[in-house]
Parts: sequence; structure tokens; C-alpha cells
Amino acid sequence: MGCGSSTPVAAPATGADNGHRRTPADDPGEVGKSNAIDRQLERDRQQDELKVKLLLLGAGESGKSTIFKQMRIIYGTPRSEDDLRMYGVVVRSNVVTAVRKLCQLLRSLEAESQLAGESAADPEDTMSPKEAYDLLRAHLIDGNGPPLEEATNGGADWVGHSARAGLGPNNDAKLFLQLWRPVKILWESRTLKEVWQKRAQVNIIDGHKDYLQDVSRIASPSFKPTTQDILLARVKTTQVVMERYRIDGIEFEMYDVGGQRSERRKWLDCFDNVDAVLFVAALSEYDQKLAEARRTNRMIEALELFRSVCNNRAFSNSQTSIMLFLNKKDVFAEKILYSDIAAQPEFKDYAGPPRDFNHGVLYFIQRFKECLISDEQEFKDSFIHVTCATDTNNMEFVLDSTRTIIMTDNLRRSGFLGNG
Ligand SMILES: Nc1nc2c(ncn2[C@@H]2O[C@H](COP(=O)(O)OP(=O)(O)OP(=O)(O)O)[C@@H](O)[C@H]2O)c(=O)[nH]1
Ligand SMILES: [Mg+2]
Repeated sequence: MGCGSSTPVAAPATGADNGHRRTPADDPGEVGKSNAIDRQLERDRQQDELKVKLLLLGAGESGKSTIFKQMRIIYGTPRSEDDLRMYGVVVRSNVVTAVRKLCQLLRSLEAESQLAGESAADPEDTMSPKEAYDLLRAHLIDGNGPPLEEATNGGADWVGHSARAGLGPNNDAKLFLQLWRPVKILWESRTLKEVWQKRAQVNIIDGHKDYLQDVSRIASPSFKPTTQDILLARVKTTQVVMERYRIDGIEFEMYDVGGQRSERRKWLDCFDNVDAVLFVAALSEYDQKLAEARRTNRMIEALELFRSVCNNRAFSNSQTSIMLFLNKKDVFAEKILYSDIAAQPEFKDYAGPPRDFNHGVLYFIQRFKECLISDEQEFKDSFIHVTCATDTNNMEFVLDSTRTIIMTDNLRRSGFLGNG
């Protein structure tokens, strides 16, 4: 979807009479029409002024689309069955992507012999964890696995195929139905729990742990993704998307963009007349590298991006409120227990105690604040939220207070409120 202004543009007055251009004043009928057009333009302008344009920005995988999905859950309409089928395919293919990366990591950590010493956690399972791993590795990495039985859930699979999900995800979703049992066996092994702790090395989506713990439900013929499944589903954004919401009589337009480097050239098209930028950065990514540039620390990328957004002329004219969402606080809380902030070369100046959520968050807030160069831009603490985008209760509170702040800020800028 494009992202320009949707205000209709009036056609120029046309028509010539005896060589001189007729103006509306020559003809009372035309004067009436012209007044009507003026009134319409004025109504459009007022509508535009009442409309609040929100723009989600941030690096890839920070959680922008998840916040976009929450807007729909909180303020919008339920998803169609077609949407749910598409997400069903995405969920199954997300599991396959995670398992593919876990098998690669297990191999590179040389943990295969450790795995070979284990028996299946569930005595009913007929395969050992090592046999399950060998089968998965052969199909998902080496491409030399033995033929697999067709698995269509007896032709009664609710999700089935979804053209909207794309070829790759549909193929992976099919593989999921064929391989979910070995996935479950491998996932339940002790070795994989240790491999999981090192997942930052291969950029696995942390929330996909929930899928891995629940593969038999996801494989069942009656599987229909829940709201939580949809929030956890990962689809990289590759085009600008806009949705409109009317909340308490005010129209909000929210724009979601792709955050990976190759997507950022599309951002400029949406920079006009933005009331608020919701800049999203994942707190938990301090020990991870970018998917698109393996040497760059993700948090450093987010800080640099934040700096350039705050200093972009389109937003620095004080017409735009910039809100900072430090996201994935749930993953951050878990990760700092075993991954020390100060152990990252980029953050070795962190002087707080290790494994301390509050000190860690305050440290990163300070780093983001240092990205603002002018005093005018000084950030009010109310403009910063520490969030968990997959938690609807948390996001309802955050989005509601964000809305209030944006509206108050709008009124202040237009002079209806004092500057206090
Ligand atoms: N556990 C947890 N997972 C999250 C949170 N926010 C987002 N995620 C997950 O992180 C993944 C990436 O989130 P997206 O919303 O797709 O990220 P994005 O910023 O839109 O990424 P691009 O489209 O590439 O720019 C998804 O699988 C989300 O479910 C969070 O607060 N906690
Ligand atoms: Mg996205």
C-alpha cells in the first residue's frame, strides 16, 4: 500500500470562451460550483488536521509489526478466516525455520555426541533424540533425507495451503506436518536446552519457544492460530502498510514499515505530516548481530537509527512527537540472567550490577537519550515506554497513554495549551 496523503486533489478549472479564459466570476453557476469545491477543500483540510498520523520506525525484528497487530486487536476488527489460514502456514513454517537454525547451531557447537548419549524424554517415543536430529538435519539442512510420507492430516487440515503466505512458507509448513514428531523429540532433549541458551548466535526468534513447546497442537488437523500465535508469528515486512482506526471520534492512521537496511529507502515516502513517530528498539538485542550485516551489533544499529530519526529534518521541526518503545522486556529479563551486558564489547562501560533488570534498562535509556543532540529535544520520561509487544494488556495500557500524550502534545503545539 502506498503512503502519500489521501486528500483528493481538485481538477483545475478548464474551458475557453472567445479566446479569453473564463473565470468562475463570469458565470453564477460556476461561482456556486467553485464555492462548493472550496467548502469541500476546507472540510478535507479540517479532516486532515483532525487525523493523527502515527509512524512505526525501528530496525528489523524490533517489534513494529507486532505493535501494528496489537492496534488491530485493541481498536480494530477481528481477522478473517483467510488471514487465520495464512498465519497458520506462517506459524508452522516459523517452527521449521527455528529448528533448521537449532540443528545448525547444535552441529557447530559439536554437541552431536552429547545428544547421542540421551534417550527420548517421553518413553512412548520410538526415536531417540539423536535419530530425530539426524532426520531433521538431513531434510532441513543437507537435503538428503529419505522420502517422507505425505502428511495432509487426512485431507481434513483446517489450515491447509495459503497462497498469500508464499511458496517458501507453504513448503516449510508441509515439511512441518511431516516432521513435527522428531521436532518434539529433539526439543525435549537436555542437549537442546543447552543449545537454546546460545541461540543469539543464529538469531532465533525468542518467542518461538512457545511454538516449539506446543508442536502437537500446531500439527493437529483442527489447528486454528490463536491471537497469541498471530502475535508471535514472524513475517518480515517488505512494504509500507497503513491501517486506519477511529478512536473516541479521532481518526488515527498508523503506518508500519520494514526495518531491515534494504527496506529503509521506502521510509522517506511516509515522512510528511507525521504527528508521532513510535520508534521501536528491542532491549534484548544487546548481544545479537544484525540478520543483514553479521558484524553489527543490533543495539548499536538501533541507537544509530534513533539518532538519525531524531535529527531528520522531517521530524526535528517540533511538529512531530517522538516516542521511544524499548521493547521485548520479557526476553531482556530472561536474557540478562545469563548474558552480561558489560561482556559485550559495545557496552563494556555498563557499570551496573549484572543480572539486574532495572539497572540494565536505565543504562539503555541513557544511551538512547544521548542520541539527542539539541537540548530542545530533551526527552520527557513519559515519552519512553518499556514494553512487551506480544502482551495485549501491556500494549493496551501503553497505546492508550501514548495516544493521550500525542493528543496533548498536538494541542500544546497548536497553542491550545500552555507550555507547562
Ligand atoms: N517475546 C517477545 N517477542 C516479541 C516482542 N515483540 C515482538 N516480538 C516477536 O519478535 C518477532 C519480530 O517482530 P516483528 O514485529 O515482526 O518485527 P518488525 O520490527 O516488524 O521487523 P521488520 O518487519 O523486519 O522490520 C516476532 O516474531 C514477534 O512475535 C516482545 O516484546 N516479546
Ligand atoms: Mg514488520
